[in-house]
This record gives sequence, structure tokens and C-alpha cells, in this order.
Amino acid sequence: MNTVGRVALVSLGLVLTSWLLAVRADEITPAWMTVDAVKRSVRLLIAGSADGTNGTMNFNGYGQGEMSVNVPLGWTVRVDFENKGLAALPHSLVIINPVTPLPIEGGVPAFPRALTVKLVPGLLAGETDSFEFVADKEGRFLFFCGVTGHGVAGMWDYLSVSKEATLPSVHVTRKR
Ligand SMILES: [Cu+2]
Repeated sequence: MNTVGRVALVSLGLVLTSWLLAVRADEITPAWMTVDAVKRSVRLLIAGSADGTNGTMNFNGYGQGEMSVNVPLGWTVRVDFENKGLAALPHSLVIINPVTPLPIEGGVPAFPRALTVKLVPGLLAGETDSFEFVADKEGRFLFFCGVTGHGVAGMWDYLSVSKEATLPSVHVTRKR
């Protein structure tokens, strides 16, 4: 096969792969999300290391971008984070821009105060922290663990903010 043919095949493969990934994202209504449509606020209970997924480096059992939380523009987002403590690794949470490459540790919050304490050392098993911010700009952001090496190992998921959304929703690419 010539080069043009190969490039065309690879491109087709990429298109098909992204299409399959897109249609595989199922909407779920998790118990860890509470919506107050009157106050335009959403509360997320985010567990670091919720199960064994991705070597326990996950949020609510999802890593490597398997979970996408979608929030309408202008809503208040409250995050109650807990390190569930599987494998006894420390974990933290910060909302960052989807930068390339991902930070080895830490991370610059995309919204003011959108991060837990002990961002790099991480919260220990059983420790909790909360933060709240207004999703006042559109875009695709990441839930990101700031502990050294965790984010690049896949401890991240998506947070999308859009004005098209009328209510918060959660989509996952893998059933648990
Ligand atoms: Cu972590």
C-alpha cells in the first residue's frame, strides 16, 4: 500500500476510534451528585481511590478521562473530596486546564480556590477537604490529582462547563 493509502487508513481508524469512544459515553445519575436547580448549584462528592481502577488512582472509580462531569455556565460547584485510602496512597484534587504535557505534580487551578489543601503531598487515607467555585467560564477542564506522578499516571477526569447545558450531568465511557 502506498503512503497516501496508509495515511488515509490511519486517519479513518482515528475517526472511527473517536466516534466509538464518543458513543460509548453513557449518562449516569450517580448518588454522589446533588443538584439544586433553584440555587444553580451542584455538589459533588469526589472520592480519591474509590476502588481498584487504574491502580487505585481514580476519582469515584474513573481515571484516564473515563468520567466527564458537565456543568452549566455560571453554576456554583461545591466539591467534597475524600481520600478513600485504598492502597494507602495520598491524593488531592485540583481543577486545571487540559494542558499538554500534564503537570508531574501540583497544577494551577483554572478557577480561584478550586483545589484541596496539601495539593502535592496529598491528603492521607480518610482525610477530607472541600472547596467551592463558580463555573464562570466555558471550556473543558480536568479533575486532577496533584500528588507527584498521579496525574500523569491517569488520575484525572473531565469537567466541562457550557452554556448549552441546562442541568449538570455525568457521562462515563465505562460501566462500573
Ligand atoms: Cu492521587
